[in-house]
Amino acid sequence: MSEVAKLDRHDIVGIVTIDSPPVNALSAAVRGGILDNVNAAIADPAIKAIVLTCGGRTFIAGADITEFGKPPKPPALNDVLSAIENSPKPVIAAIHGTALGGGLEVALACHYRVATKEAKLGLPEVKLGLLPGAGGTQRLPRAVGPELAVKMIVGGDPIGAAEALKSGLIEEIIEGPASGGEAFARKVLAENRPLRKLRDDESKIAAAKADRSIFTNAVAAITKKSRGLEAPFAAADAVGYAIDLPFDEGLKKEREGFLKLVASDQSKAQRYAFFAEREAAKIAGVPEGTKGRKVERVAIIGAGTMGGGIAMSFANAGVPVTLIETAEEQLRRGMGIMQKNWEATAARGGIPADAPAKRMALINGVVGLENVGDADLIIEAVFETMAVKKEVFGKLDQYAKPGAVLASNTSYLNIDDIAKQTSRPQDVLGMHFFSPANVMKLCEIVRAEKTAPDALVTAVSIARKIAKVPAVVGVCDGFVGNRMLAQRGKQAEKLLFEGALPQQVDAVVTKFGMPMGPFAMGDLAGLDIGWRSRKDRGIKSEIADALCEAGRFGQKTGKGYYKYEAGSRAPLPDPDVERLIDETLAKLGLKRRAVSDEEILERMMYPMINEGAKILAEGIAARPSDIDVVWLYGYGWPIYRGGPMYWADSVGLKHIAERLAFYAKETNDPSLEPAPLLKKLADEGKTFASLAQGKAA
Ligand code: T1G
Repeated sequence: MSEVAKLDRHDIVGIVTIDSPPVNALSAAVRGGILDNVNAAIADPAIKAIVLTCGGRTFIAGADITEFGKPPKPPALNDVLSAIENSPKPVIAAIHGTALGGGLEVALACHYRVATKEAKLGLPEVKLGLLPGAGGTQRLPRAVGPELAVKMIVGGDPIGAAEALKSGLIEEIIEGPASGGEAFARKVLAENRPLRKLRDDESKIAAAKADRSIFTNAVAAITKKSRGLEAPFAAADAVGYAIDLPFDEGLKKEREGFLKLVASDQSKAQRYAFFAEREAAKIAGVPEGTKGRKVERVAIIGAGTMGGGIAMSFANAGVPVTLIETAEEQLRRGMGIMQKNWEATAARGGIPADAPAKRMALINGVVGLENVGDADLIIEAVFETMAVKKEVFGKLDQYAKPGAVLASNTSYLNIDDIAKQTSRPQDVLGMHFFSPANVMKLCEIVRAEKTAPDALVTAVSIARKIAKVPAVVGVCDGFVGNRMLAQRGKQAEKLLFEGALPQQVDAVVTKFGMPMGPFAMGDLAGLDIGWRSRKDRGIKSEIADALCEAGRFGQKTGKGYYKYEAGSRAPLPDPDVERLIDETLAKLGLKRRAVSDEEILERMMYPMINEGAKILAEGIAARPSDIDVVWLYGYGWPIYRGGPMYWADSVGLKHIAERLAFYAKETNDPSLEPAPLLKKLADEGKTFASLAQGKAA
């Protein structure tokens, strides 16, 4: 018997248990283990019913993603599924944890499915740039109907056990998976229930067969958010085969679609991103096995936009929060906004109707820092000036309990300087959330000079607990994301002085796949913020200053680089801005030239990659994939392009270094000279990936 699966005989019920940590992924060994043990159970005359279950924390979480791109090893998953589906004895899938991808496809080949109440069931293959490749697109519509099947397969999000029960995907909600599965198997035998094969049941797709718009409307609704991605559309086509074709033909077409996607650049980038995200949670330089500190209560200092969003993230994960403000009025306003946000989400059906009240109950609003009480983690989200941060941390040093982790949400200030305000620099680090903090996934964990390893582990694990994606970064101006973004902003500004218009630059960046371009982003954030900072530092930027002097601060004033109709956030090109740019250039004696889209794209992306190379060389980021995680989850870098450093490797570092050297000369801008590390890798014909180890290499 294989070491990853076994067959236990409980008189007339055979229990096949898969045990292949960490997530029982369908490696070749697991596929072989299932096949051997199911066949052994079929061959044993004493066994009348078979339960398929898993040890560890979850049912099968899918195909083994590390096997993709390598020569396939037998048995093929579809062969395993056929053996299950054609078994002369009923096979029951007993699910706990997450039955995902190939895991749910195994369960769909079983005659019945039961699950524990916390279980989640899904076909998330599109998130890896794939489509379900083992019958999921043909069996799931037959199990739950085309609308829910499209939502699960094209959207990629799992459903919970309750919804699975309601939709008919599972028969019952059970207690422990094995015992619950066995009890259900005995019921199937006692009631002499049929060997129900989904492939033969067309009852739930009959309506869509008669009126295909049921299916096409469901697809149109869900693919609205799939700009630039190939997999959602291919997955939708595959579900269409279940409506249009006999089962075996549909299965064949599904396989063709899967094989095309698994070889695609988009899927390779998305699989890279999957491992990069997990690699980022492994902190370089921290001794293996370092334990984090316990975090049962968090205190957030500041109930403004960021503090409120951060508090919501913790409450969303069920972590009690002490929310501290300097006065009742600010506290009340902040808590009111949180309540309103949750109620709006509940009204849209995004969270249960009783969730807002439950989550508000987790927030204890108080006035005064002395009320940090027994918080294990304190996150400061106050006004972004060093003076205020130093004052707050000086007081936290007095009031916080020993061992509490003290985090600043600053987006660029020096954490080492902040830590010096305390007697416990080992407990101080940065947790840089991205606005809106209750929505954006990224959390840059800023490692200061004296930050203790276990404090870092605490911050990374609590970030993951609240469904954030942590990336550990070093102390420098702008850490990783904003430091690279600043280089793009600089070039964007220069392009206006050379002849490009905001809408042309932004169009190139959004066509590449970013959610918005630099000028629309400036209008969203508010141009007055940069204006104030430039004035503080005595820096001029003629075009941006002229816009602000004309009161054009962006969306907040209805005009910035663009104009905005009342109630709309859609940026509209404004002839007044073109006139203002022409006048400014005339004053400076500059003439506009035609700037190509290709030049714009290169000057938007390559300076950021150049800064990424400097960030790696300085050790501000430990891995190129950590930089990619920052951009994927903090700035909306298109997942199907893997991240700036991954994309740079696909473009070729030699080409990028040459183009940077060209622009450095052409625009007389030494900051565009290729960074030493970029030049070295380019000269050696290497990639950024060659610097990394682990699965994200
Ligand atoms: N294959 C290989 N390794 C996997 C894996 C997988 N499917 N899923 C997780 N891991 C590793 C992960 O890299 C990490 O490794 C460890 O397990 C813990 O993961 C044929 C083609 C299940 C919800 O997309 O969503 O089936 O870092 O940190 O937060 O149609 O893992 O410890 O070395 O994420 O508790 C479809 C992917 C595959 C599910 C658990 N399935 N996994 O989350 O732990 S394609 C998926 C997840 C497919 C079929 C198609 C999550 C999780 P390490 P973790 P977690």
